[in-house]
Amino acid sequence: DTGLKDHFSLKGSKEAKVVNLTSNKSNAEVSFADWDKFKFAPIRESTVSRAMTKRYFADLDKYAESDVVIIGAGSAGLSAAYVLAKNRPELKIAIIEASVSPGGGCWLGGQLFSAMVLRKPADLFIQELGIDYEDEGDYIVVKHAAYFMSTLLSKVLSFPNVKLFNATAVEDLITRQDETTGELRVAGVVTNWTLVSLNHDTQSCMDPNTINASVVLSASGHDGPFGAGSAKHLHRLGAIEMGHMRGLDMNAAEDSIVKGTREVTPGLVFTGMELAEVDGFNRMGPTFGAMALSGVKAAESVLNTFDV
Ligand code: AHZ
Repeated sequence: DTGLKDHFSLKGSKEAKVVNLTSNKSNAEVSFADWDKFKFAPIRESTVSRAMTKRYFADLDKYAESDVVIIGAGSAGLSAAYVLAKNRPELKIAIIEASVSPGGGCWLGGQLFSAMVLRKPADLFIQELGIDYEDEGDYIVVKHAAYFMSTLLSKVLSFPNVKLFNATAVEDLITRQDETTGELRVAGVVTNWTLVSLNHDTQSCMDPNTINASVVLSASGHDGPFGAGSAKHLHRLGAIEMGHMRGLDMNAAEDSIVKGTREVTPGLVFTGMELAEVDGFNRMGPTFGAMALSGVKAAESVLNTFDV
């Protein structure tokens, strides 16, 4: 015990004891309990740079060949990541998120309201995550959507086989054409820093990076500045017709999204609201059970592509 924990419980001020910590490398003396003598262990700026960059570049190297690439760290993509990473620790799972902040549309319940509604049986997934909720019969309420998202995010990020590349946008898909059948197969994603993606019109060509994957799970949400990107790419390649998301109908929408979760093109599974653009499903607005359970089903669909 370094004594710092005393301050977390606000015991430090009363029980003013100075604890000396000898670090392995520097033999630095670090006092915690007396704020006047407080001092961090020493650092050089280049050490911080290297601590970040060597890990990031090692991750770029490691995940250049991934087992699963998940596009979008919203509620559907992260629910799938949780089930996959927990059950298949040997799989390398890269999550590509265009925004700096992962979580998608799941930091609020709806409009600017905090509470998040999930219809049963999505309560089982909330129990799996260990999140408290109020049981209202056919549905449950988590007191804040951010409580759900932060718990899910922290569990996903704690798995050693998951890497989140945020501030990174999927710009295109890697595709192969089967020489005999002519069938299209998705073999990975084409990425760029999001700030670069947003500036293609203002700068001369800035070529992207790539990640090969055994299977891509697209969870990029409904149409928007970045959303539904994989659906649009498949449409451009002539592989699918776009259904386009329809008006709001909670009952119809949530069942359709979970049922429709599947491998749409070989090597590419869709989950969450992006499916509404693929299949022409209704939107459901502020009820999140379908995102969680579509993610759970998507994890199964991803695993099925490996088993084939
Ligand atoms: O930033 C996006 C978001 O975090 C990210 N994303 C989109 N395009 C991307 C790209 N590369 C990398 N090209 C990209 N990341 O994908 C995430 C999608 O999260 P989301 O919460 O928007 O989608 P979801 O399907 O998980 O949940 C949707 C929940 C609903 S339902 C609904 C309605 O009925 O109106 N609206 C929302 C937001």
